[in-house]
Amino acid sequence: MSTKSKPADASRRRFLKKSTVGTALAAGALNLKLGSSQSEAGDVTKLPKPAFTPFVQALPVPPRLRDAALGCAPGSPEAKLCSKEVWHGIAPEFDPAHPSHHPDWDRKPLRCYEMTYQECIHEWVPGIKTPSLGFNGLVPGPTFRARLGEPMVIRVHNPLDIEASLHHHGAHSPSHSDGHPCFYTLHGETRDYYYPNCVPRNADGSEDWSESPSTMWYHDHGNDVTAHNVAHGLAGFSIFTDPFEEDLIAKNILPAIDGPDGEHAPYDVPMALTDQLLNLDGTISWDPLDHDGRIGNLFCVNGVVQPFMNVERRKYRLRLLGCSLARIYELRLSNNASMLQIGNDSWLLPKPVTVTRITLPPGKRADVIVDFSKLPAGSEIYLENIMEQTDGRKPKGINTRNPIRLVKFKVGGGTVRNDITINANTPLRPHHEIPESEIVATRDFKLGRSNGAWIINGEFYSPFRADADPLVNSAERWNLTNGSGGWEHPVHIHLESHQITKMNGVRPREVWAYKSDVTHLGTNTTAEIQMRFRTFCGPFVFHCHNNNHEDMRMMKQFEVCGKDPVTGAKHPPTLNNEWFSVPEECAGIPHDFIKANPHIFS
Ligand SMILES: [Cu+2]
Repeated sequence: MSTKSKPADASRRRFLKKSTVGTALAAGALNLKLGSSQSEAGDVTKLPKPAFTPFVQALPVPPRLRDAALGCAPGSPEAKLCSKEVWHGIAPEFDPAHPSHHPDWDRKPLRCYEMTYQECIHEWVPGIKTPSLGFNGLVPGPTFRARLGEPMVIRVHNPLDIEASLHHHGAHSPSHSDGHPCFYTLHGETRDYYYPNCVPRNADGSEDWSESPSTMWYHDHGNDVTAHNVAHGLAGFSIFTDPFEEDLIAKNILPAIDGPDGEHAPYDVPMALTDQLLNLDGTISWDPLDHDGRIGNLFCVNGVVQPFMNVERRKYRLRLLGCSLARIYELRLSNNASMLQIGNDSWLLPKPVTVTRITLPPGKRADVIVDFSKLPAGSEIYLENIMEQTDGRKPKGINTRNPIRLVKFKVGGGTVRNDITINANTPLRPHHEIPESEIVATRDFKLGRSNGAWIINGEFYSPFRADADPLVNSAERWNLTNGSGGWEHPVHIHLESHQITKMNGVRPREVWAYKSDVTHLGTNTTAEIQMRFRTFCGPFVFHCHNNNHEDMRMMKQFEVCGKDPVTGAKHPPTLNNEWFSVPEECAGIPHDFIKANPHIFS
């Protein structure tokens, strides 16, 4: 029988009924009254929170995801679609016969990993055992670590009663493994996510190494349930290198990423910033009817509230990730020292930019060098947030009188040894602007609000509709306009980087003027961006990265269209109601649809 994602709908009803993972498990454990939900309370900063002493817990760094021996080989007959072991098979681009497959992808052996969506007990606050969700039971999940050009498969199991879709945020991935919100891995199912880990190719066939990413992340992206899943812990880092960045490390311009044990080295530190909200019984406060944007009152870094970090007198590379659902951070060091920002979102900048403040909306990353070498031993400084925000609408503004301290850095003694040599003039990565001559289309997207939910160009998101049909190997200009009054929207576009050329008619701030995968639209803001669409055809999405807005339909779908090999004509977008006309047991991957319309993924 055919279906329109029936299993997903059934699962959604169960999910809404439960609404908070494992509440029953923890309720009563602390013999306290249940906390009120966010929508009842208004200003969450005034809600009670568990008692704790800040800065007594060391900052944890997530472990690396280690190689795994998979039962059946990716792409083998046993692992094909709907096999018992791997329900959804693998991205069709894995097949060497597929038109998008490039021989380069087979030059290096395939790396294989395995990851499971798991319920876990996590201590966001020391001593408070909170039922949470973690990849392999960890919050944040284990870090992906890879080199460009070395393809990998991650076999993802979902034993949970949630609709899962793993998004590799910032990666250049095939449609099937990108984490499209409707390519589910449903309860009890497994999917092989195939990542070629390639850079796109230029028109002349050469590889565009300006596109190789450094600091990415991954998180669940299930349709309608992303906010719930991310709030409960389903996110992690993905850190890539290429020969350019490895050269910077070899020359001691940037610090090493890998320690001798293969885990993260001490001077390169990923930091995922989240604001958590707990009920007084220790469970996660989750309001399924909050579509404005979830704001918390516990400031966590790498999953723990207000940790400390011992640092040596030298420079550190901090990879800051805005992992909150709706909170927009304005970060500074408590001594107001300047930092060198070396990367924005997934990509290194052409050269460092000296900053004293960093704006970090949901989904964004800032890659910065902080210099502790001038500070005397025993100094204590903090990474602070000075943006006041009490609801999902938008921040109230900068408040320097009451900074929120996120991490305490405790500076050790000793002389400065073997410090990295980066300075404000160090070239990092070439950047090439997309020339005007490449732009073949301009599209306008206006973000707004309707009936308490979220629209783009007057429409709610539909997986059955292609809202844009860019041609593969072409470039377009998009005008993104925030037309929703007093709200802010960080817009994330999948597949490739985009270049912000103008914000309200002028060049954006320096750190946002190169490659981005999230463009933050403040109130009354129009961003002019340009973007290429390369390598992979098929459906991808762009959306507000306020995850509550995204789940309430502030998302659009673009289908990268191929060309007919004979006539050269562009294939029209083929998304329509056939999309889910597949056997019920295969819902989540439109296999028959691909077979009937092979060009959309070619
Ligand atoms: Cu939004």
